[in-house]
This record gives sequence, C-alpha cells and structure tokens, in this order.
Amino acid sequence: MSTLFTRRGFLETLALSAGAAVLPHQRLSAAMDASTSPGESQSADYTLRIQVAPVEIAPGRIISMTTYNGQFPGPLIRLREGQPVTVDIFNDTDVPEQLHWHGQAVPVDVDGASEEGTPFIPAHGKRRITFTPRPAGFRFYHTHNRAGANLAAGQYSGEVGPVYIESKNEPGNYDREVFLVLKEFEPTFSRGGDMPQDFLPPVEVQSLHEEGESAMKASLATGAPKGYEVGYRSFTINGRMLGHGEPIRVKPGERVLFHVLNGSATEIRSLALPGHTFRVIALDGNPVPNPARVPVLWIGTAERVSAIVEMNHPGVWIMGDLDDDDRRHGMGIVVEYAGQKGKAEWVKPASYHWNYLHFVEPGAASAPPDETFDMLFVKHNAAEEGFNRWTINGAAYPMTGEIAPTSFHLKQGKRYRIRMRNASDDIHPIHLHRHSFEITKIFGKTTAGIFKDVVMLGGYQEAEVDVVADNPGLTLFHCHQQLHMDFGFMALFDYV
Ligand SMILES: [Cu+2]
Repeated sequence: MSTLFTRRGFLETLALSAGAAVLPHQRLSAAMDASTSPGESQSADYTLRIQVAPVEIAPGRIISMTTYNGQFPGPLIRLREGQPVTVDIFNDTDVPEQLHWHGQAVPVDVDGASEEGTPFIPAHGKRRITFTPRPAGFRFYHTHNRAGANLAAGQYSGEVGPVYIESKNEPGNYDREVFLVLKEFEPTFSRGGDMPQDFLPPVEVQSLHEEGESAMKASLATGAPKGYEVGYRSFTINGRMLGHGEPIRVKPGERVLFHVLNGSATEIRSLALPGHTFRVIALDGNPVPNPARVPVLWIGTAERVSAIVEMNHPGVWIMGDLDDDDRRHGMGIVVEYAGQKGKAEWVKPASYHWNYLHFVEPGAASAPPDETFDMLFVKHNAAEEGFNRWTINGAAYPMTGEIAPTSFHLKQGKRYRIRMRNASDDIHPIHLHRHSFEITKIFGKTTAGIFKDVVMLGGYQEAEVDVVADNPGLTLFHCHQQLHMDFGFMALFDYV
C-alpha cells in the first residue's frame, strides 16, 4: 500500500482505508487521540486539536500553519451514515474558531458557521459536539473563520481535512481508495490574477457581459485599480510538493478510486494522469446518474470529485495540474507502477471543456419549484480597502461581525429554485450550508440528477439550482472563494 501521508495518525487511517471499503469504527477511534476532560465520563469518538504546527511540504521546506492535530491535511475522519458521533474539538490557538462540517445536513449548533449562530470554540477552550452524519459520501471539514487581509487565517491556513461517510450499501466496484487533498501554501497578495476561464463551456450571457464590462471600465476610468487577488508560492497534494512525497504505487489492472478534494482557499484546480481516464462516479460525494469517463478533472474551491482510474498504462507518471507553473511549484503527485523505474513523466492532455452535464442522463427533468429566488452577483472593484467588494442583489454581507439580516425565507418542505446570474468575469464556487442542491440549469441547458453542495458558476454565466427546505435553521449561502466570501459574497436563508 502507498504511504501517502507520513504523519502518525493519518498513516494509520490511510492504512485502514486503502484495503477495505468499510472500516471498524473502534480501530479508527483508537488511532486518534481520544482524550477526555474531567466531568465527561465518555470519551469522544474523535478528537481534533486546532493547533499551530510546523509542516514539512518538501525536505527542508517547513511552513508554520494552523492545523488539525499538528498535521496537514487533517486526519481522515470516517463516519457511518445515521450513526451518531461525538467529536471533541480543542482550540489551542489564541483566536476563537469555527469548524465547519462541509456538505453535511447537520443542525445549526454543530454546522460551524458563526453567521448561523454556531457557538465559537473559545481560544484555549473546547467544544464537544454530537451529530448524526448524513448524507453518505465524500465530505470535508475546515475552518469557517473570516480571513480578510490575514493570509494566515481562514482557509489560507492548514485547517482542512477529509471526511468519508460510509453508506449502508457501498458501490465497491474498485480495488482500493486513495484520498487526495489539493492545497496551496505561502499566499501573497497581488493586483489582478490569472484564474483559468476557458475550461468551462463558453456560454456567456451577453447582457451580463455588457453589465460587467461597463462597470469595470467605469471603475478603471476613475483611476481605481483592480482589487487584490491571492497567489501562492507552493502547491501540494496531501501536504507534499510534487516529487517530495511517497508515490501512489499501483499494479497493472488495479481500479483505484480517487477521492479528490480541492482544499484551496481561492483557486480552481485541474488534475490529469497521462494515458489514463477518470470515470467520475460522484460529485461532492453524491453519486452521479451517468458515471462518464473524462480525461481531466476540474475542481472548484471546496468541490470534491470521486473517480475510478483503471491502471492500464504502466510507467511512472505525474498526476498533476494542467497549469505548468503550478505543477512545477508542486501541484502533482507521482503514480508509479510496480516494477517501473525512472523519472516521472508528464504529458499535456488535449484541451477539454469540463461540464457537469457529462454526468447526467440525457433528457432528465427536475421537479418544478414552489418558488424561485433571483440572485445577481456583482463585483465592485477595489471598493473595500483595496479588496473587491461583492454584492448579492445589491447587498454586501456585513464584514464587521454584526448580525446580518436574512435575505431569503424558506418554508419547510418546499422546493426552491435559486436562479443565479453572474455579472462578473470571475468563476464563483457557490456553496449552500446544511443542504445539498440539484443543478437544474447550467451552460444554457435544463437538467436534473446532479446533487452538489458547491457549483462553479462561470464568468458572465447563469445557473439554476433547486433546494428542498428540509433542515430548518439559519442557513448560510456564499461563494467559497475566500476573498469573495470575506468581502460581501454571502447571504443568510432562514425558515419561517
Ligand atoms: Cu466568488
């Protein structure tokens, strides 16, 4: 088996996960530090410690970051759908923290978003939470603190870890699983960025394009610069730069199920393995109706893709990002066939448009909504102390910690369509807390059957997602790009 994670704890969980699809719960608990506070008679199933630690991403290249349990990524947490779990979260840092269970339909009290009212884990304090994991599939956990101008905070830190919730009936048509967490480090600010744009189908809406372009021209004409963007000096998969971690060791004929998480604060990532294709079986942990083969994965911030690769092209390969610069700075991992030696090879794949519609059944139609919410997303260049300010229907979410008004009102049991229009040239990975949504229109086409919790909305594009209001309580909606969510791109839903 491959030793992708060199740190104690994660190595043990991976050793367990590599061979078997279903794990004995007690062994995992034992693998983690299950300490107990005075007054709590039962020990927790899992213990997470938020702590600053040095993390070696390449020999001699050691970065200080806030972590879970002193490692990056945080330990793989395996849960069982419907089986309650208790987690102790210790915060050894000087700032109150929020730990968000991304993609799970949990109550507000444990979701991990102060905007919804989840209590903070106090600095040098602790919270014990109990919840029932659902739905099954690949989820993750991460901090939900605002970073603002602090590039050591929020998801710029090392506070990201994978979660896998076992279902009662696992598909199981694979030989082993490998979890990959993609993440950049050493962030810096710049003016303007180079976000990839051309990997989505080019289905711009003319009126949105005109609106966005004229706003940009007007603001540049007043002498206002473009807002800050973030770039990175180092790039990692499972916390190691390309060439500096253990390779993924495979045998010809093996079917490897990759669970890939984009743990970036701000970036969209791509991933290709020369000579191989990915059969995508789940998006954001949810099985897709049509598990199609694709040559490249494109993964927005906080998105997950689960894909099976049949190892049928022996050699030593770089599984890496298509961006040459990012790959050379670490965004890749070596895949080494048994008995093969030599320098890992990279071959650039043919250009390809990533399209969620590849994974639907043709002609699929969704249920009609009870109500539709319209949302328009607008960028205001450098309007917030040099940062772009973002608005949803003209309102920026308050940045000062005051209680925000709820913008959208749900009634339990009803089905809502969120019609999103992006009047900016940026791609937005749009996220809804505590619910999954169904993509019902994207790239100009109506569809059904893809359930996600993050969807990439292309520059000057429109998309529609449906959500069934089945988990009462305040619910945060936001762009998952840290710079966008921190500077206005959030809204609150409530249940009335
Ligand atoms: Cu955004």
